[in-house]
Amino acid sequence: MSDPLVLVVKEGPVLTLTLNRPAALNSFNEAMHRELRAALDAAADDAQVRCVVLTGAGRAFCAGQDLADPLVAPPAAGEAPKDLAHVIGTFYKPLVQRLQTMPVPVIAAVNGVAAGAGANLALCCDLVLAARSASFIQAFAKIALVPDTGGTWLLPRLVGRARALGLALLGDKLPAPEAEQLGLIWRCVDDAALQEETQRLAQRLAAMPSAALAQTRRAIDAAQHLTLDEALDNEAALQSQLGRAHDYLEGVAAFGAKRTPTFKDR
Ligand code: T3D
Repeated sequence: MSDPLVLVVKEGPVLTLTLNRPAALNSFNEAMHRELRAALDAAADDAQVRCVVLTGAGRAFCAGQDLADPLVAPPAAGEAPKDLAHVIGTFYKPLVQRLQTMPVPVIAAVNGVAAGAGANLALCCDLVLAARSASFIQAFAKIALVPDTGGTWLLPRLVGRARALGLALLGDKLPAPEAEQLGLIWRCVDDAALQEETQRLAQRLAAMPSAALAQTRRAIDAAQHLTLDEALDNEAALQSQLGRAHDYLEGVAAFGAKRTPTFKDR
């Protein structure tokens, strides 16, 4: 049997998914797309999972689309070119939507280079921790494409239009420390500390109120399109909903009793 293309390890409430095509820098072929999607769906449905970590095997996080995969490979003589909208619509768009609707936080632990769709996959996650030697490359222009996997939406929101255009048009390698300085990612840590720091962060998030965290992500993303009045109304609607839930009552009770809360809503 062939090796899994996504390694799945569950340690208590933390599920770690490792992209596992190291010889091709964990670039996406069709099979890896399907395995990642199935693993994320299973995590979303598993009430015991309270935080997901996404990382890569070997020296890379993910080099984006496998450019040699038959899904996208250039046509043989006489064949019509592939319509890349098919691969975007079938795989990348649902992947981004899956991440944006996960009921629990997702951490990208960027262990090495993250290029093309691999860079934007990381940026779609809720928190990005990167090894100091890792890097981010908007590689699309080099192969005459536009940033995808949410890049055109994410980049200007994360770093502003000027820097988004600089990254996307030039496609230069952005080292993780600079990515942290620009606000593209949450934090960069020493290479040797990445795994431990990721697990510490994951365990911390897993002990927090998952439902409130998922709604926080939604509210912050939604607010990009709302007026202040609309955002205030959205906040009120969410507090109305969350304020009736177990986790709020537990959080307030634990605060009053000076004890650690036990959250369970998801
Ligand atoms: O087209 C569509 O399907 C639409 C969707 C697009 C989404 C996208 O992601 S488009 C962008 C695709 N990705 C890229 O263009 C990045 C291509 N890779 C690179 O630029 C470089 O590999 C890196 C900068 C990421 C790393 O460079 P380096 O020097 O550290 O490693 P390397 O020697 O280039 O790569 C090592 C191996 O991985 C090599 O194979 P080999 O020669 O050892 O057998 C290389 O071919 C392979 N590899 C790296 N990236 C890909 C890949 N193989 C297939 N597809 C890749 N994307």
